[in-house]
Amino acid sequence: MINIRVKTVKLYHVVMKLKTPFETSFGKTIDRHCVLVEIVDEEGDVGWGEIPVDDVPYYHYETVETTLYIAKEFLIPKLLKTDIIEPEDFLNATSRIRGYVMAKAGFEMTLWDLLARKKRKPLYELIGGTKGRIVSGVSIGIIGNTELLLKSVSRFLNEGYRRIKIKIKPKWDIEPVKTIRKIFGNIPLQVDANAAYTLKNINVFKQLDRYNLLMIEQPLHYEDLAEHAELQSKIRTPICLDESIKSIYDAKAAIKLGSCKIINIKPARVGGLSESIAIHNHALEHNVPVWIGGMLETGIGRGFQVALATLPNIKYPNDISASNRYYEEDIVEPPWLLNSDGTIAVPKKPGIGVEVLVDKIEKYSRKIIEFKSHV
Ligand code: OSB
Ligand code: MG
Repeated sequence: MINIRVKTVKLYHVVMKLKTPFETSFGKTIDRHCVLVEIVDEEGDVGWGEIPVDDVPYYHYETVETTLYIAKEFLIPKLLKTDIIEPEDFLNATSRIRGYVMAKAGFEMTLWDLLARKKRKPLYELIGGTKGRIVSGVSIGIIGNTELLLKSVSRFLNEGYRRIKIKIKPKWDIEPVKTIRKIFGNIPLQVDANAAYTLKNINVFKQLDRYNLLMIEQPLHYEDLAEHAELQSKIRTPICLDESIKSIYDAKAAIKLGSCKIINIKPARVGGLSESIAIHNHALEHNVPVWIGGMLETGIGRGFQVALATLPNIKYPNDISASNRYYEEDIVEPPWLLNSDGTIAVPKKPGIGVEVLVDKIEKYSRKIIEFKSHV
């Protein structure tokens, strides 16, 4: 049996410039922040993970600074003291710490990568995935200029992306959808409101209901389930929840209440791979399809998204685009590439299956903190 004894932990506060600014109803990202995690165990094996926190709490309450704090004070001391056989052992050891799901998820996923590398197995195989490639969609931010939006849609369709998602907000919703339908016909299209509306906006959704969208993502408040159930009962287009699903408990409640017909699973948002798999399995039992969402991850976070997207109940294209959709250069080798059929190949190498380029990570790091076990 493999037993992980953690020797050193390094946290990298990384800032990478996006090729093009990404605007949503909650804000605009140009410099994309995150915290990368590197764990080395006593046998010298290495695991990597990514905590996709921003410098501002606009999509999610955790930030770079809260992550560094909770990691240093609570998570890493436990990690250095716990013998780990399964990544869930880390979650159990830190279960008294409430919240900080993204920070915890980052360490849990790093342990998954480390474990898979120690077993010399690809991560997707370890979590029961079955696919050799995964289907990619692309998420387009609010552009505000119809001509530029159409150019962007056209470019991504030509590259092979299998579904277009556009971000919407009040006054940038019906028009862009109507125009895309007019120019590109019945392409797979969906919208994401990032919680920008209330039930008073029911008319917007009644109108969107006419455009045969695959789904409307997170139309209402980021904590809400009840009002989404009410909205879902009044429109035909499936609601997909993102922000409102923070754990398996939210997923169970949402399905029971009828708050959504589809779930966007982001491993960081729900607390890691184990929780993602639990949500995936619960949804499957209730005939609720899911897909894997993203948060502009680097090549490291993308590896975990890809592994999850090989699970059987992934029924829609994922927000897992190629490295070059986000960044001039990625911090892994090879970078994530899109095949002309809009898929990404699932790597067969151990762990997340790509080589991590530490020199590139150091180049993009604003701060590097190292923690060592004293035993
Ligand atoms: O709501 O899905 C979202 C990016 C950052 C934060 C929230 C979201 C997004 C995206 C981009 O839509 C998805 C991607 O990584 O390509
Ligand atoms: Mg979303």
